[in-house]
Amino acid sequence: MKEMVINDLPVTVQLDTTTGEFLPCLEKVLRRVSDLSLMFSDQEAVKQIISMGDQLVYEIRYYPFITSKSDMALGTTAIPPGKVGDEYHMTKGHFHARDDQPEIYYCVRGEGFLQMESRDGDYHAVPWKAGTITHIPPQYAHRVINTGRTTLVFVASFHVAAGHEYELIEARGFKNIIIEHDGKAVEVPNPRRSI
Ligand code: PAN
Ligand code: ZN
Repeated sequence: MKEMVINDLPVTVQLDTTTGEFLPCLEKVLRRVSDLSLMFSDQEAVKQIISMGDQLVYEIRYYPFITSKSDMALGTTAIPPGKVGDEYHMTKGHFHARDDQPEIYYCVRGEGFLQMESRDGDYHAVPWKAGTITHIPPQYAHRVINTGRTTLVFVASFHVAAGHEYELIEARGFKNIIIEHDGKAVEVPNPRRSI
């Protein structure tokens, strides 16, 4: 995240639940297929999509509320519908670097799944729709998958100091992957984990 300015006064933003945009916003990040190239199972599809213009997978907007005594942050993520091979658009997924840092995710639009997995393999895939709120405990990696026909939008609340650690997910993914099969979302074992 960018340089952070200390502000001890209250801050209020206005969210557009259709797009995930809120104002004022301090930072926007776009993630394309090339940014997630190691996360998708179908590496041929990844190469082809990158060569054809590298489609957008999601947009993140952040507001770190930095006071002289706290570092709560707001993030919204908007995942448009789409697939890479048979696998649906999804976030990269990460652990928090600090081992005492949870997070709250609140789905405000769309449908899909929130995958969570601890370092020793305790795995949960929670069906998600507008109105679903999940508390992600410390040391559970988290990833959201959009299996619907509209953009999926969710709101996240976390501490900036939590830190994002992507390496283990990049190396092994989650226990299962969620793919489209006969027009439906199905969970199947992650081929990378059965080696
Ligand atoms: C969220 C995520 C955001 C994007 O703000 O960072 O949804 O997902 P990736 O970071 O996995 O690309 C969050 O979980 N913050 O801790
Ligand atoms: Zn997180």
